[in-house]
Amino acid sequence: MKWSHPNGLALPILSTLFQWASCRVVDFRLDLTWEDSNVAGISRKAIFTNGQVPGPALRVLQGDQVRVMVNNSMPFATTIHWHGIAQYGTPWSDGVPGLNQAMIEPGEEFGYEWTATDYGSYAYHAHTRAQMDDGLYGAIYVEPSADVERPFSLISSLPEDQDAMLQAEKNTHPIMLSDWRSFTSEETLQIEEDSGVQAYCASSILINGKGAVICPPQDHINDLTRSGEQNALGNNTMSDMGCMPPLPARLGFFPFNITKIPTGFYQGCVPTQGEQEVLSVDPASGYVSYDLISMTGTSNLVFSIDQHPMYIYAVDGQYVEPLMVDAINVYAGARFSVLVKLNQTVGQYTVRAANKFANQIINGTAIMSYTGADPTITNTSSPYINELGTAADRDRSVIILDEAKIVPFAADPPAPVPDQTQILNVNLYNASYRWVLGEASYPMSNEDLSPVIFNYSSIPAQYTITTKNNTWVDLIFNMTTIGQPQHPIHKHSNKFYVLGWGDSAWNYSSVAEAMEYIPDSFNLQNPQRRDTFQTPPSTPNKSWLALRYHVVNPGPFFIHCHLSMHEMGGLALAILDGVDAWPTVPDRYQLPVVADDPTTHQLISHPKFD
Ligand SMILES: *[C@@H]1O[C@H](CO)[C@@H](O)[C@H](O)[C@H]1NC(C)=O
Ligand SMILES: *[C@@H]1O[C@H](CO)[C@@H](O)[C@H](O)[C@H]1NC(C)=O
Ligand SMILES: *[C@@H]1O[C@H](CO)[C@@H](O)[C@H](O)[C@H]1NC(C)=O
Ligand SMILES: *[C@@H]1O[C@H](CO)[C@@H](O)[C@H](O)[C@H]1NC(C)=O
Ligand SMILES: *[C@@H]1O[C@H](CO)[C@@H](O)[C@H](O)[C@H]1NC(C)=O
Ligand SMILES: *[C@@H]1O[C@H](CO)[C@@H](O)[C@H](O)[C@H]1NC(C)=O
Ligand SMILES: *[C@@H]1O[C@H](CO)[C@@H](O)[C@H](O)[C@H]1NC(C)=O
Ligand SMILES: *[C@@H]1O[C@H](CO)[C@@H](O)[C@H](O)[C@H]1NC(C)=O
Ligand SMILES: *[C@@H]1O[C@H](CO)[C@@H](O)[C@H](O)[C@H]1NC(C)=O
Ligand SMILES: *[C@@H]1O[C@H](CO)[C@@H](O)[C@H](O)[C@H]1NC(C)=O
Ligand SMILES: *[C@@H]1O[C@H](CO)[C@@H](O)[C@H](O)[C@H]1NC(C)=O
Ligand SMILES: *[C@@H]1O[C@H](CO)[C@@H](O)[C@H](O)[C@H]1NC(C)=O
Ligand SMILES: [Cu+2]
Repeated sequence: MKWSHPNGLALPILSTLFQWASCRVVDFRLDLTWEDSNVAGISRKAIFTNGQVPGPALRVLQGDQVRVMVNNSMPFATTIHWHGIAQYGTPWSDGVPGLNQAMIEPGEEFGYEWTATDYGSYAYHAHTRAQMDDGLYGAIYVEPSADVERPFSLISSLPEDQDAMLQAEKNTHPIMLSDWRSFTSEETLQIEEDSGVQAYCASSILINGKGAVICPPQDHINDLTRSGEQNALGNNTMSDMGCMPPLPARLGFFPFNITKIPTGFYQGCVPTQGEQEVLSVDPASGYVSYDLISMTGTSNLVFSIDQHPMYIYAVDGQYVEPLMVDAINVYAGARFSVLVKLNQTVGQYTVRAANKFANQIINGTAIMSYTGADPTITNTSSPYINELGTAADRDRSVIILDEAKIVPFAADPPAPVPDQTQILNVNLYNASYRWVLGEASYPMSNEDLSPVIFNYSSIPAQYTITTKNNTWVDLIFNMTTIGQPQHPIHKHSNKFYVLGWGDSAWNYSSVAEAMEYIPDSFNLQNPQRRDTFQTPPSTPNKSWLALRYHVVNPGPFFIHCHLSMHEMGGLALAILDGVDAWPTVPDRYQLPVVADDPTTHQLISHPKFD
């Protein structure tokens, strides 16, 4: 999946090309179909976007007006979210059904339009039910304007190195990490409901949509089983899929019935001959740039390229002070842009993505192949990480990114004091696959609400946070029980500042009060700006995460855990931002009059461009 690949690119049509790059209008079409697929060598239905899984990468220039016409030829309704895109002034294009728009029904088209205000690495994905897990996702890259200062001089002071890095950035390639099941997302949701067991395992890890099902010998799985997992397992073992079997100790005290679980859900590994992604690199270019993007539904991957350290230069799209690391935890929804120096012997190097969650021992691999590498020479490259996503060799120091070290390249500190603090408890609710965020568990049926953007009273208050425009809001995530997985929290619209996190219960009324007791847990001077950040582990202690953001873009925006089954289980809230300055929805985005003619089932389309 490269920008330059003719089949991999949804060709933009430049409708209006002014002499100023910032006034371009760029049109894309995304045709969605539901077809038989063979992703990871598994036969099942998947969502194809312009005939491919994952969807094509979209590339635009900072400042472009982007218009995407989505054509839903699938037998079910859908919507698309533009992940990390701020949607300044266009909240009707954010893609959450029941919030920003009504569903795009089968046979309908819907035109999204937004301005590529911020540069960097983003993504798009389905935002209806768990359709993201069926393959509807793709990369977005917004090329920065020439006048945006790059951080490359902090990597090397040599002008020729800086030129090579700038060139690498211009040719940057997405590396999309994801996971794949043998069940469709609707089958998966149904299995959860029938059995009471949360879907926390996958069949394969994909790198740029490619992977295979590998069934390692049970002895190998047992050798890799961590002591914490073994404690939970007792006399059991991880399954042949490397998956933690459903055990009362792992499921809380909710009812479940294991006999309702079909084979292939957590056990019953069937190996496949899937494809392996090959990333070709030319050492003559000096550096290669990759945009690492995680669209996993359940796995929490650690990414690494054997024998090649990575300079992280942007995180969630925005430049940071470069950090050299050997491996990065690219959790669901996060993006890390890296420069890799191509200074090793001409050869083939293994690219690894290994799950670090205790739910499952699973990994995927790709190959980074130097131009001129002899494919018959099969000596293996030496890994930084093992199959658990931790250092491969205890005797060699391996640097795995410590996110506390991320410093934004351009200083832009938050307000010192918020106008509003929301403490959001996070816990299981009523079933092993249901979650509470704040006071309630956001039901899937909220997707069918009359869209909140037309009337913010159409959603019950317990599913919302309400803010006024131009105020500052603190969101504190309080993990009220131990043993929760880390939750990758993603906020729609503008980014938040990560003020701090800790491994204890949150016993305070505000950040200011907490700072009287644990000042070292906070950074208000130069905190990182993100749209996705994961809560700390809540084992052995409870944990918390504190975020702060500025309300600047009135409209309804979603905040949620980016693990599909946690989001479907209710770990989500609607933020009604700037209700005092709520926008008027343009005529072309007003709800269509549905021509309910049962003889033709024809629907009048949603917004189309002139
Ligand atoms: C929508 O997609 C379907 C299936 O790919 C195609 O037949 C149809 O022509 C598309 N509609 C438009 C308006 O392009
Ligand atoms: C594990 O197996 C041993 C030996 O069969 C038995 O004594 C022990 O009670 C078992 N433990 C659990 C937790 O079932
Ligand atoms: C579990 O499911 C099986 C198969 O559907 C059913 O026969 C059995 O009664 C269920 N057990 C309980 C405790 O509900
Ligand atoms: C290759 O570049 C990396 C990153 O700059 C550096 O750490 C490493 O020492 C270099 N290796 C060789 C063989 O030059
Ligand atoms: C996972 O890693 C191991 C060890 O490197 C490798 O043997 C195995 O093939 C990998 N799995 C996949 C799916 O690539
Ligand atoms: C293959 O082996 C040669 C000789 O030991 C070594 O120089 C080279 O780096 C190896 N290639 C890879 C891809 O590890
Ligand atoms: C709790 O779960 C049970 C099934 O386990 C279900 O019948 C009940 O409606 C649920 N309650 C709520 C409030 O969701
Ligand atoms: C907005 O929704 C509320 C709650 O459903 C309803 O009472 C009210 O009439 C709606 N307002 C408008 C203008 O439609
Ligand atoms: C945070 O969670 C703990 C339980 O772990 C609870 O005691 C505490 O009251 C919660 N904090 C707030 C402010 O609700
Ligand atoms: C938080 O409050 C709970 C309940 O009062 C207490 O058990 C716990 O020790 C407190 N934790 C911290 C970090 O103060
Ligand atoms: C758990 O919390 C206690 C009290 O805040 C702290 O002393 C201890 O270091 C924490 N343990 C871990 C493993 O973080
Ligand atoms: C909302 O507040 C921001 C920040 O002050 C401001 O730039 C924007 O114009 C305001 N929006 C409206 C609709 O008032
Ligand atoms: Cu979660």
